[in-house]
Amino acid sequence: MKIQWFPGHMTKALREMEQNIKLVDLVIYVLDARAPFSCLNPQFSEILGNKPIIFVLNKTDLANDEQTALWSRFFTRENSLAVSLNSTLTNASKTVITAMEKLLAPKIERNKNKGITMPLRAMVIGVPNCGKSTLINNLCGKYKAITGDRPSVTRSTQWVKVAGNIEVLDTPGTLWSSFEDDEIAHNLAYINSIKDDVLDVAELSLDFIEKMLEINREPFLDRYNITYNADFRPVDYLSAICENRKFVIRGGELDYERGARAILDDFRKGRLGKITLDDCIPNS
Ligand SMILES: Nc1nc2c(ncn2[C@@H]2O[C@H](COP(=O)(O)OP(=O)(O)OP(=O)(O)O)[C@@H](O)[C@H]2O)c(=O)[nH]1
Ligand SMILES: [Mg+2]
Repeated sequence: MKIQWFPGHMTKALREMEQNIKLVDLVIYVLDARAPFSCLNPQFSEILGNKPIIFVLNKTDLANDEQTALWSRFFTRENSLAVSLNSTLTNASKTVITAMEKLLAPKIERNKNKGITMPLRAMVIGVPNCGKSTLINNLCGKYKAITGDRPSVTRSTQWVKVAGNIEVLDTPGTLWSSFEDDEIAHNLAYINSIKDDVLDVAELSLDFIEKMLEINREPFLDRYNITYNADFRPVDYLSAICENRKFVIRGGELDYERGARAILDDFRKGRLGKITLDDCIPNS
């Protein structure tokens, strides 16, 4: 299935990022810990130049812990630090402030020596629904940015004052104009970064089932009380799940659409386990 979703407000958001990048000291790049590699927007590299970056591996409560540790190492480089967190937990983002102070230590020191108090500014970026606004609210301990469990909740940029003299810019989630890699597009769809309305959810679920059989077979089969069958195709599993759950439409036909939504919803809510879709190879 070919996936594409790049509405006009994303083009506008990218333009606003370009305009605002010179105003910020660093970038807080939020990645969904379940698919950190898939969340990397190829259109960002040009915009970001060589600004220091804090990579926030967010939603760690839903991701595989060992993989999160590997990805965290992967994203810690010269000029960038990685922080892993669950933004829905009070005070979880304190580590982001620490990372910010570490990356900007020379500037903070310079300002201190000159006796000036300048705000530290950061721009928060990432794909839709990865938790940018939730992180900002966590940073300031108040509900200042609108959040929601669907992609493209934030529609325009907004400056928010957070702890001490730190200001952050919330930005709308952005994707890119075309996906060269189907697997990346699929992962983004599974984690709900691409709105379901533009997807064939039943077809998407078949690819998802295939992926689960590959990387998370037992918990997946257990969840739906089905057994592995080497002769089964993904659609046979979807049928079995619909039968078990009694998802039928009038006339007794199986309701594949409902089954597909239930499976994706289970994954998105963590009911299939703590799963990372992008496999980080150690030392890569
Ligand atoms: N389980 C879990 N859910 C989270 C976490 N962070 C955010 N969420 C949830 O993810 C959903 C999306 O959060 P938002 O903060 O609106 O995401 P966003 O990146 O601002 O999304 P857009 O503005 O649409 O680009 C909300 O339902 C949040 O409660 C986390 O660490 N763990
Ligand atoms: Mg938002």
